[in-house]
Amino acid sequence: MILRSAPASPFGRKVKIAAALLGLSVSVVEADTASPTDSLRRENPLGKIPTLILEDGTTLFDSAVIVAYLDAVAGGNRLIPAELGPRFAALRLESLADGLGDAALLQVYEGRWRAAEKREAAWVEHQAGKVERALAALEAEPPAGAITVGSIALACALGYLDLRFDGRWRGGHPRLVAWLDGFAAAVPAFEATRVKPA
Ligand SMILES: N[C@@H](CCC(=O)N[C@@H](CS)C(=O)NCC(=O)O)C(=O)O
Repeated sequence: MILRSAPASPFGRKVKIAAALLGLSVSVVEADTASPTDSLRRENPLGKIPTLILEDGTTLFDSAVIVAYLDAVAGGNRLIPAELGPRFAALRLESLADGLGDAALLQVYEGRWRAAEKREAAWVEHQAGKVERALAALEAEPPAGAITVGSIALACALGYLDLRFDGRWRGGHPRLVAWLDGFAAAVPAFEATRVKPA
């Protein structure tokens, strides 16, 4: 299996950590989402990473679908619990964490894709509000229990805030900081996939 990704992608990191925890081997081929000549746009019409290329050439996206596939290949009930309650708790957490990551990424893209005079402060604030509310909800009730696709997604979203927003989220969220420390201690692949700010 080939994973098209890039080192700083929180969603690509999610897939790498899931594969490591499941003991599955994926070779990573770096993708440039901004390049029209990168084969990524043929592999995934959306031109987004992560995209997984299976042995028969089938491609899978996005990160939630890829992790669901990897979990199934590994026998199921590993990172996505089979039982109804825990399953939807894990999927809900994944959704919240991915949404947090999306809102953070959109703020970064506003700076990367728009000239300074065209940047829309209200749009950036709108996205920042999503990040703040998600962090507040998670601080009030940090995840507990087994490592799931949800906790992996959350660790990667928080890692992205560390990378792109100087870890400022840490100030007001001590319980979440402690939770992330615990995750990092339990999952060596988290540290192994860390990217240092340039
Ligand atoms: N919901 C998607 C989000 C993927 C995503 O936004 N990836 C970013 C990089 S971290 C990307 O490919 N951006 C390029 C683009 O949007 O054109 C997932 O979970 O995989």
